[in-house]
Amino acid sequence: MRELDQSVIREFERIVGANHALQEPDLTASYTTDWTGRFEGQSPVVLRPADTAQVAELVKVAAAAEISIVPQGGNTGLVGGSVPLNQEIIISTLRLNQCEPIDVLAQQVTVGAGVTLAALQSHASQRELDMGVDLAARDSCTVGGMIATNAGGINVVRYGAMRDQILGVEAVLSDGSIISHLEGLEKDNTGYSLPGLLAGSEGTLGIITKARLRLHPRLEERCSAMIAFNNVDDAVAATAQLRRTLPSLHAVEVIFAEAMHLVSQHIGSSIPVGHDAHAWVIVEVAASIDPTEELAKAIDGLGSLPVEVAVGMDTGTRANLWQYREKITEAISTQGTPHKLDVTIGASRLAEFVNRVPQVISEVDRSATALMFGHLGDGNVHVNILGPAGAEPDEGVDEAVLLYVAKLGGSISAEHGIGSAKREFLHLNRSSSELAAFRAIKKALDPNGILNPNVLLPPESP
Ligand code: FAD
Ligand code: 2HG
Ligand code: ZN
Repeated sequence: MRELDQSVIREFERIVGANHALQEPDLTASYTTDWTGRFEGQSPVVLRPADTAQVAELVKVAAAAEISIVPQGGNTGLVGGSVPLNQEIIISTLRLNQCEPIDVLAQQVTVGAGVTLAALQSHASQRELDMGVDLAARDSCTVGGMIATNAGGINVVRYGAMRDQILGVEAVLSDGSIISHLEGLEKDNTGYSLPGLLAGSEGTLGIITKARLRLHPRLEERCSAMIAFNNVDDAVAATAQLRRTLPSLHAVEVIFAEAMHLVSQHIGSSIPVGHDAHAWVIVEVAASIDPTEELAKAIDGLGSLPVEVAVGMDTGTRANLWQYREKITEAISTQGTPHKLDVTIGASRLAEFVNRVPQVISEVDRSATALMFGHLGDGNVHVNILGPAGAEPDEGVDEAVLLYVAKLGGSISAEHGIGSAKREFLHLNRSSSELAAFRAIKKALDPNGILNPNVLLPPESP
């Protein structure tokens, strides 16, 4: 373990208090291993500042001592970007958890970066408003982490991803200076968009401490359906039609066969419809007046594409259908440590991709299993690959799948980010000129490379 100079530790303790400068391995363990258990690091100290001023002071001390920092929120990231794989110190935002009063007139709110998504949703609901991004890690993931990864989730078809929800940010840069622009003006063309730049920056450009977020009217009237299909092409065709015909469309998710069988076993409940189907689409509509009729008509319009349909009209039956989608990540974790690939494919190549991927994987590792599911409305497929008896698959499977994605003109990271897991593949999607522009931005904002130095950008060749 890297030893830090005791005088630096004392400086950190002076800023945050000794109780919030964790050094004992049993206290730091939950901060140094990622959610999947695949990425495990070590850190000489985990710092838990109480406010932006403390974050700024900590960064100044770290910068003077040339110590690298991993910013961390809820540690639910899935690409090995939130843990200290190279003995960095951790600055945890979990105490930056204040929600300011909702600005009802503007439909906006300013919150601390450490506020969890569930806490934000509950805060917004008190004024009949809602957050535009929702995802299954809601009880732990934080606003700062969601901005830093530009998180997507289940409602991108309606509201866009996290970048679309941000009107302003406050952040600490690598020299300890603070940038803050939280007025929340809908129109504000005064130069570069720093919130836009920090969204998806994965802790490499600044530590986000607060955000001004757009909220949406809370749509209480909801209806969900699970639709089973005989093949992937039918599921893709139906999804395109539902997007065209359903103005109240709120989510269109997909579960492919292996993932469906596993999650059904995990929940201990049989597949609700189409036991022998190959793809299940979960559709949710939400509006201020009951959208059930609209959904029924749209499903009728799909003609003979569906094999079978189950509808959930009240909270209980809707939750029952949704658990088959929301519990997949947890179900996979009970089987072992997967390699998680999170890709987007254009609609016209999507079915071809899903049908061919198992073959692409088995050409590299015959004993590996692929489990697929995702956000079909966005063309976003999550490919989870497990080796035999829960072991990790052959390293080469990642490259084989991502090369195939690039060949089909897709993205190697739809919503989870690049982290440390995919940085060696970034060149598959980004040209050398784009990578040079990325490096120039990094150099300008973090000239000494102390902010999450081992994620996103590939190492420079010597
Ligand atoms: P962390 O994991 O702590 O950090 C993630 C990255 O952001 C790291 O690079 C870290 O350095 C950086 N970071 C964190 N906080 C800050 C900050 N304040 N300033 C600067 N950088 C920071 N993602 C999706 O997009 N869609 C999904 O549907 C989805 N579902 C999930 C379901 C489960 C069960 C799990 C475990 C994860 C899921 N994720 C999903 C992945 C994950 O990206 C999101 O949960 C979330 O965006 C991460 O937030 P976090 O606070 O946990 O960030
Ligand atoms: C989801 O959509 C998350 O459920 C997690 O993005 C995906 O576990 C995964 O691969
Ligand atoms: Zn997802």
